Amino acid sequence: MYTVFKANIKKRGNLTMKKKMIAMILAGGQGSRLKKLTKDVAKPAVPFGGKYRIIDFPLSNCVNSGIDTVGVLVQYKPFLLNKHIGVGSPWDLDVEGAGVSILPPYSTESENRWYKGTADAIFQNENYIDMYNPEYVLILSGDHIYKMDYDKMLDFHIETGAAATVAVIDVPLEEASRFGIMNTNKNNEIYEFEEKPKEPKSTLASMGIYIFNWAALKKALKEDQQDKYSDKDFGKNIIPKFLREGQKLMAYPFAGYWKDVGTIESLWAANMDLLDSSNPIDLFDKNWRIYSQATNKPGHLLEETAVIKNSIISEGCIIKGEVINSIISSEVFVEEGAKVHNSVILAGAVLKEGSFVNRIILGENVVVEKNEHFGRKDEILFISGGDE
Ligand code: ADQ
Ligand code: ADP
Repeated sequence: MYTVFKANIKKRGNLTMKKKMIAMILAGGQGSRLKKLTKDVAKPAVPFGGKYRIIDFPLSNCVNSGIDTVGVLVQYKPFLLNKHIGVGSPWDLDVEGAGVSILPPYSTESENRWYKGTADAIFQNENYIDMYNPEYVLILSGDHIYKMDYDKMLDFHIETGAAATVAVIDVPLEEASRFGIMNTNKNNEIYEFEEKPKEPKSTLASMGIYIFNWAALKKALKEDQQDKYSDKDFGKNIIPKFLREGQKLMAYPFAGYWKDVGTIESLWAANMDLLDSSNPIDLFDKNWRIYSQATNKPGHLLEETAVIKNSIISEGCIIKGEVINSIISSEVFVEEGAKVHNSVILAGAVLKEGSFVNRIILGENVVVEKNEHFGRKDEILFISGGDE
């Protein structure tokens, strides 16, 4: 015989500290326009600038803006991205009660829930966000190169009393149909928004960076789930829904450097911008560091025969040949008589004697054989290994 006592037990409330704003980085896209470069890695894990990966930019922007809680939504080939982010130490995101969390889609007993679109990815991680009970949620892309103070954007969002704020930038008319395009009144309030319009009515483009009042977003995501015709995408569905409902939507004008590196050409061009003496994106700025995973490689060795001009050379390289206007990632070997011009060479590649490359991105560990030439005037080539 025993008796069960039903004591008056109360569960304690949420033990996690309430946050003003947390960030969610969408890092699940396949990046198919980068072709073989994203064959084995998610686009945000693609190498950039010799020692970085693209995701270092939004992650560093977060810490530099005072955001200590970041969810990274992964899905396509996440292994390298997971490994790179680890517990988040380079970004000081390895803290208790905050930090960086990798959020893959999960399967339930009844179904496999792959993220359908960007809005669905956030919807499926509602519990994660609720754990921090934030007032505001910052939604970011994992594949942009830029430096931005999100805290200033939050001030703007709060001052204007918006339900949602979209960061915007002016783009050339011929590129406008790649973006969400909007019209605003003189107070920067958005009254019209079209996702990737065939005939854009303006050149004011969404940067895919949003601040939402979490309560308003949560409600919208839930309602959008009921709509079976929805693509569950921020640009296609959620922003237009806010607009239809007459909620206040503000455009936050951004004037600095910003590149969506979705193609081989734009990835190459953004790398080349690092070599531009006018410093469109200054990586030497001590007040806005871009952090990355540290490596333990020896210093680069520039041998007697080396000729190097206007280039970034990373750790562990051995250079005996000529390197001009190029970005050389770690442990690259440029043999004597080999020439590298206007190119991005990824880690571990080898350029053998007499080889010449110009205006290319050379894949990781690829060997350019003796006297082999690659490069065209009219297009940027991506050269990957011969077995693919
Ligand atoms: P796109 O860049 O075309 O347009 P999208 O393909 O939705 O937007 O990718 C946005 C981000 O989400 C990327 O970082 C991608 O990797 C990630 N992502 C995509 N699908 C995902 C999924 N299912 N799960 C997790 N992550 C996913 C958007 C806006 C435009 C805006 C441009 C600016 O829709 O309005 O102009 O960004 O670049
Ligand atoms: P840019 O300086 O504008 O990049 P190029 O790279 O086309 O111009 O050419 C600059 C120099 O590169 C040439 O003077 C030549 O020495 C060298 N070069 C160009 N093409 C080749 C090639 N196919 N093989 C070896 N060297 C080359």
